[in-house]
Amino acid sequence: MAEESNGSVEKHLEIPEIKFTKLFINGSFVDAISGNTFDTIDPRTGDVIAKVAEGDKEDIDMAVKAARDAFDNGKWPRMSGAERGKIMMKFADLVDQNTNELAALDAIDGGKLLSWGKMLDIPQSAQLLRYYAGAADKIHGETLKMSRELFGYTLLEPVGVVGHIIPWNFPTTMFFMKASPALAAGCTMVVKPAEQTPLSALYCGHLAKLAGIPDGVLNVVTGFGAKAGAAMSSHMDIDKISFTGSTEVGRIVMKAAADSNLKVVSLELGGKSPIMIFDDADVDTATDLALLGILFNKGEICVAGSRVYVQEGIYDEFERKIAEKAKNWVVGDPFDPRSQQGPQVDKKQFEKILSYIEHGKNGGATLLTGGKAVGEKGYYIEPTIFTDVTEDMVVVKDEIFGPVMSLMKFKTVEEAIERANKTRYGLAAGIVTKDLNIANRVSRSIRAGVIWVNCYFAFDRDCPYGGYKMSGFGRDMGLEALHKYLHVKSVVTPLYNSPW
Ligand code: TXE
Repeated sequence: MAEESNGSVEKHLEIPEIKFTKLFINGSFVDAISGNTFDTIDPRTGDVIAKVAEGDKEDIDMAVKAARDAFDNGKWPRMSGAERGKIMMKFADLVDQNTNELAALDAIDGGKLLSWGKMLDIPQSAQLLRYYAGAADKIHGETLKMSRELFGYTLLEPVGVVGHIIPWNFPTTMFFMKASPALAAGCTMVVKPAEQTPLSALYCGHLAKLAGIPDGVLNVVTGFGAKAGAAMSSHMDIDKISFTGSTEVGRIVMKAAADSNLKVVSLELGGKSPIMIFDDADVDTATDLALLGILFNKGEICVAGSRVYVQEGIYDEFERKIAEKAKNWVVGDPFDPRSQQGPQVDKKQFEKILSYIEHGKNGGATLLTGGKAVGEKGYYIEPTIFTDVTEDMVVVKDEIFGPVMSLMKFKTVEEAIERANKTRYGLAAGIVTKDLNIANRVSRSIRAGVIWVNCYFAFDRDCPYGGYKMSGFGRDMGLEALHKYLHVKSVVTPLYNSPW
């Protein structure tokens, strides 16, 4: 069983005060029109943290109206890029100054490690804001080389009112991954955080106001997917939906967009990413990389390296070493700095992962490590590694979104490529080798949006990522993401005043 960090958590507690629980619409915190609220739950215990306003269709209508008004009549889309960038820089400074509060909100609401939140999620959020703030005054089209005596150029214009539907695994980072490029582009927006983790998004609404983002430009409506989320994807006055979540809901969002106003859609969906480790790899480094590849953020990350393929020459040593390391992995309270893995986000996710583990066991897979819940309280699960698995098994096919790895052996480069590609998903892949020829060949042969060679989770604000196949389409991060929020307009005029 994985080690538990059963030291005195109390002395490390940085439990946040919950200041914002109402909808943030047009620059004010307001109750839901229905007056309804829902409980947001602490995954460490299953206890209620706070009651949060439950937005529904009418609240989405109100938020969209505020965003539409800010787009059509407000100054944000017409403000110079430099000016927008200046406000976004201030927003970034405020995010930095509120690192502890935001990291603590994501820890209590989503079970994320406080230490990682402070080190990664929140600083990365501020960096995303700064990156796109720097791009805001560099958005320009092209002069066209027309085939006749015409002068033509393109303008890049904001798409309009954007709906961001975001998941619970990176609540703050995902908020800024979506909002920052849209703000830089000059769009106005409604953000709907996941019902499991509404708290940091509301806090970000408060920071937006402090930074000077004009009222109505950035609205936050908390609520459930089937109500508030559905009202967004079928809204007639939202111009674009940027969605991150499950493949099943991605399909529903796309259908709703098609059945309403044909709004532009981008989808970042599930994954089942392979990490391929070749015979020439350093086994210690490779085991560390593969373990973090599945256990980072308790496996609740769309690019988790959940299928690990190891070449036969080093397989036995790899299996022995990774099992040893997994057993020493510290599962515990996300506020305890010694913890390496917190609780799964909620009961539903916890039960889903355990049922996949049962399925694996019953289907003939061998448990190398883990396989059980940790402790009596909360939603903690042991780091779990299955061996004796094949690509036709459910545990290898489905996205489990938890600390569950499938470990497999392969013989040749061709076999690794073929088996790695045997998935309906295509989000990421890892390659571990010193051989440049193998690295180059495999990088080009895997159908996935990001390939990490001798590293994993090497995210960078300048590096676009997103899916192939059923992992969706459209890219977050990098300048690519900026273009998701821009329309291209062509302007053409005769060169020599000739009538046309
Ligand atoms: O996702 P949902 P869930 C995967 C992962 C996980 C599974 C289920 O495998 O186990 O999805 O998680 C909103 N119309 N990922 O159920 O439901 C919802 O409120 C419009 C991968 O939490 O897709 C939330 O804001 N919106 C993933 C968001 O969609 C709807 C991250 C995501 O929730 C809606 C999360 C509807 N009908 C889960 N129904 C990744 N790619 O990183 C729900 N929503």
